[in-house]
Amino acid sequence: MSVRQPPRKTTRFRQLLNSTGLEFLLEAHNGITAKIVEEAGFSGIWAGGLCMSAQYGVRDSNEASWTQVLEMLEFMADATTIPILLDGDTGYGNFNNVRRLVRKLEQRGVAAVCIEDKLYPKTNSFIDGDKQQLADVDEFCSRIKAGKDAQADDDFAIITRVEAFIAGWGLGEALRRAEAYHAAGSDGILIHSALSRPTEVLAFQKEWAGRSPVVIVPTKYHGTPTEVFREAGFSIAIWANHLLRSAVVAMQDTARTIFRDQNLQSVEDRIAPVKELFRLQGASELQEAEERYLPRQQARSRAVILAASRGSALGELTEQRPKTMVKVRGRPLLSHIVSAYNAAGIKRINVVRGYLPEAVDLPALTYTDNRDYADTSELVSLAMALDADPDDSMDLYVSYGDVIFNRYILDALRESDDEISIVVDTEWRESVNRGRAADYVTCTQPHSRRTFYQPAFLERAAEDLPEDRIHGEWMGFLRVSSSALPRFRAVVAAMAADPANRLAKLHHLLSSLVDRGERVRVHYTTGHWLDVDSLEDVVAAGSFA
Ligand code: SPV
Ligand code: MG
Repeated sequence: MSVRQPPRKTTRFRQLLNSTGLEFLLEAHNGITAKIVEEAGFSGIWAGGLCMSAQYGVRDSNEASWTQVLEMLEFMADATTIPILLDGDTGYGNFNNVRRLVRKLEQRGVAAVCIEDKLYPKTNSFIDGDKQQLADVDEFCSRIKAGKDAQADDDFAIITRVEAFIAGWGLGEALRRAEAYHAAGSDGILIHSALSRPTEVLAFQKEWAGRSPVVIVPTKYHGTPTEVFREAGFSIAIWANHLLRSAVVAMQDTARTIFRDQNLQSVEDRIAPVKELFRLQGASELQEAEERYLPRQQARSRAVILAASRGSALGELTEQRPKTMVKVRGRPLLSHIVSAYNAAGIKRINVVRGYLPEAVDLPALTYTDNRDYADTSELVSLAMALDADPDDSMDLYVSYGDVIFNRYILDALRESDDEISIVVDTEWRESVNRGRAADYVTCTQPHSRRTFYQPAFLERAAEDLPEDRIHGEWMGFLRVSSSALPRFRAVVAAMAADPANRLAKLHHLLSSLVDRGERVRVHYTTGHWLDVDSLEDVVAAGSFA
């Protein structure tokens, strides 16, 4: 099946040039103005030397190099779908420079070039036009021929600009030159005039009698009704500098106002909103592309850290601060946890505080305060955090304020295809031997090589499982994908609403999820985390961090 391609920009310019009606090009001088021209409805763009040089802050006298012009043209071509006609001045040199120019323009997606019969470096036609020296006709024809021979695309157009009127010569010289350029292969004539009435261009058009399309630039004879140009049969009228001239007035006014007022109040309503710049830049396309190309969790995850308890087992260390703010290697535990989340691209983090909330004050976090922390437990804290942020568009990670971990743990969860997943440590015996409180789990199968191919799911989580049923220790990490978040939220809210669950822990929630038919995927791992419950753990945390 063949896919029909839209016509090339070169072809579209040629259609404009050869169409029977009068067509219009408007000036643009950078990417955003090119886009504005296209959005206004124009079928083509004039990349004028006057405005391209002015936007660089230099004169229209080849002070900006031709490659600097080329750079800007590339932005303009990328930003638009309509053809660009470059004002190529004199072609920036002789025949050799012109043929290289043509090849480069084709490579950058420029549809056509106009070259004028003057000498490099040129000057703008409206500055002392009659002092300007015209090129030798034969030499200029060599520029045209070399340019035409260089083009790879048959539809690329070379317009030749006759400056005879500008330089003070008459109609005869203009026609003699136009005839020679036409014979050399020029695709159309731009006849220029600095008079305030269109007498010269109309006289030329009459005598030329349609030997090739004729383009005009009515900057000086701006009072002429467009109907006159149409009736005379001109091919294209170029509005050559009007965007930059309008922008200059607007910018001067804004600059003066802000300077005078030293505030933004009087300009804000008169200028484009920032959103409009984003739109012109195509920001939404990038957002869509990010959805398509970036790992989903990285851009769309948030975390809740449960850190309400004091941690009385740490004694004096938690007299002035809760456990999550106890320092390990000079930084609070919480800061280590936040760094691990940040390293995994998770920036939106809510911390549930309880004991001495004002002591938990790290920047760039949001906080939810559980004032009943002394009489409630983890489930209630989690319910409060979920209530405080009803956003279900992001995946949710939950962990504890006293568990430090390696980023690897989050990666294991991130790669999970299941809606609800947990990480379980296979080295649970040490906790049993030391008699420490831990959340043990029974799964559909113990850890083995098989679990790589055949995933394990949670059956039960509790602190008091019989040893022969323990498959691992849950370290408190839970990931709920955005798709499961509304269901998850409902279960948490229902459980938290029951006064019997005031002291429920997260392992109760896990078991309850399983009882309600949710599949909780288990990822087995070994190590990479540390639960700080005792002074001994604080010391161990020093070497872990
Ligand atoms: C330009 O826009 O740079 C032109 C047209 O060449 S004019 O300024 O009228 O010469
Ligand atoms: Mg120019």
